[in-house]
Amino acid sequence: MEPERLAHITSQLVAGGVDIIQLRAKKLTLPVIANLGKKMRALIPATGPLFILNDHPELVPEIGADGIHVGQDDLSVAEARAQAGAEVVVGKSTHSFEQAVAAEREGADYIGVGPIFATPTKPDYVPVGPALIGRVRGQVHVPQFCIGGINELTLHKVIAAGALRVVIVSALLQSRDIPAYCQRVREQLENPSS
Ligand code: TZP
Ligand code: MG
Repeated sequence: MEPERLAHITSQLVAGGVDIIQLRAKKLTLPVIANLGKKMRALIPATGPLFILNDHPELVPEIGADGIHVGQDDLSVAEARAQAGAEVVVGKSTHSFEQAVAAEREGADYIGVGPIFATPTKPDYVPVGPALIGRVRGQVHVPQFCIGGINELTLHKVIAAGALRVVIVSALLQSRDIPAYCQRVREQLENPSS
């Protein structure tokens, strides 16, 4: 994504009232990520949403991100926290009930749970299915963010399965009106029966 589009989308997400924005740039070099991260930091108010960097905890102090997100094959939560700074939020991706329980025990401040549905954004992962959401919610106390194939049309299925929070990537990026999309999703999450 070009830096201008990244800036535009960041501002649209802030306008939409999301709780968290994550910078996830799998194919870019560290200096480029640091540069994009600083641009995003300038657009995301210190009062929120939280700004989380995916991978690269060593860049967190330079960017001024609020947190760091690690995957199952990345650094441990403790190592990420040590590199990113004691005050930062640390999130961890989980793909099973056992991984969700383990991530909380390891000290994660929040977890991702997914991919719930098949998604081209993460084609190499087998979907876990919505039933995992309720199981995790019953045992894990830190906030859980359901991710993978979630959009306005599939949202009701994860809400019915117990989801309180969702991550949406492609549907939001492709939306014509990102703030309105965010607000409709929030409305559904806050009024699950309507
Ligand atoms: N981790 C699990 S699924 C996923 C990640 C990063 C991608 C989610 O993207 P989308 O486009 O909202 O399905
Ligand atoms: Mg990772």
